[in-house]
Amino acid sequence: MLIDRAKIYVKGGDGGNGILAFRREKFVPRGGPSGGDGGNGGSVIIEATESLNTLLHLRYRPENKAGRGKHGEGSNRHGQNGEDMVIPVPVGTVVMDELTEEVLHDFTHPGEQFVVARGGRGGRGNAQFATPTNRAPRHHEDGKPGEERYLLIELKLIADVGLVGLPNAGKSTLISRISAARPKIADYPFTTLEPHLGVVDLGDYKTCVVADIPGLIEGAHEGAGLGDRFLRHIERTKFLVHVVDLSSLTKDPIEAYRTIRHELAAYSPVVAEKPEIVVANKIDALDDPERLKEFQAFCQNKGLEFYAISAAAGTGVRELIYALRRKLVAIVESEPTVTAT
Ligand SMILES: Nc1nc2c(ncn2[C@@H]2O[C@H](COP(=O)(O)OP(=O)(O)OP(=O)(O)O)[C@@H](O)[C@H]2O)c(=O)[nH]1
Ligand SMILES: [Mg+2]
Repeated sequence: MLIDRAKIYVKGGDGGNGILAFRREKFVPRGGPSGGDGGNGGSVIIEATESLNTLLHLRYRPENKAGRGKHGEGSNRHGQNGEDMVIPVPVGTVVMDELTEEVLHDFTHPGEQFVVARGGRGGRGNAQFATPTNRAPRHHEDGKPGEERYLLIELKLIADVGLVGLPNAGKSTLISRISAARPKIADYPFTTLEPHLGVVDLGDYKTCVVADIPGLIEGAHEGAGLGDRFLRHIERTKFLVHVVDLSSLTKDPIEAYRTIRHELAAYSPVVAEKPEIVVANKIDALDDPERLKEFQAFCQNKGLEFYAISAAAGTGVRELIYALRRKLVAIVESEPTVTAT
């Protein structure tokens, strides 16, 4: 549940072949051997970076092949070496061999590199085999194939965004709309019994990890409902998305908002002081438009960032994703230094 996984195939480039050639020059009756060596294949290298926080990009790129070495040429020309392929992963990623599940490498620092598939060596051309007794060797080698393997890549996810709200607000519906997470959704309170994480594609290879936690109710900090113990899962998030049900199932959305704020404050100032985006949900089932206006005015008065959506129908969800992205970028940029986690 808390682990992002990807399976990828990596292959180093094959080495280029060494070739068979002899010099043929005017006025040189018996030219010597001149077959050049093949270039070496490129390697596939995994590198840790701080600019990624999930493995989503690997799902779009399951096959990773480094460049092959070019074949040698006549006149002793060496074939070009193949290009290495560098695959970025977040710090904290563990790379395993898929077959043996042996841990090959555990990335702990940004910039750290590990070769997962070496390129094959280029073969030697016949020029390399000349000896005093054999001045016209015909022997030449083919390049060696690059290494190939399947890798299992894992990352323990740390949520960037925490979804909070009363039971039934539509938190799980929202996460299932914006990510591949599929928590249970139902119209009774406490459908979600344990936290779920979803990886949200924000576009341009940016992602964020959203945590859907069980709903809170009044008195959660004293153990009411499922209590507030799941809030520890969002203690390290960068900000909160507070989901409020605006349909007639909620008596008073402002009261609903305040209840959650009260429970967050009772749990911990760290959580309560996190930046917040308020999401008014279920606007498709809004039977009294005044409710939305009133609630929106309340949020504006408090200077709260506000979005109205229907998680079920998808209305406004795209704008919300843009907002998540803007907020994340703003928070990351305002951090003086990036702390390793
Ligand atoms: N009409 C309408 N119904 C919605 C919308 N979003 C969620 N629902 C419904 O509201 C109910 C509760 O949704 P969930 O996503 O399970 O709510 P939750 O906040 O995860 O609830 P807990 O896990 O119990 O805390 C379900 O019946 C959903 O189908 C919406 O945008 N419009
Ligand atoms: Mg839920």
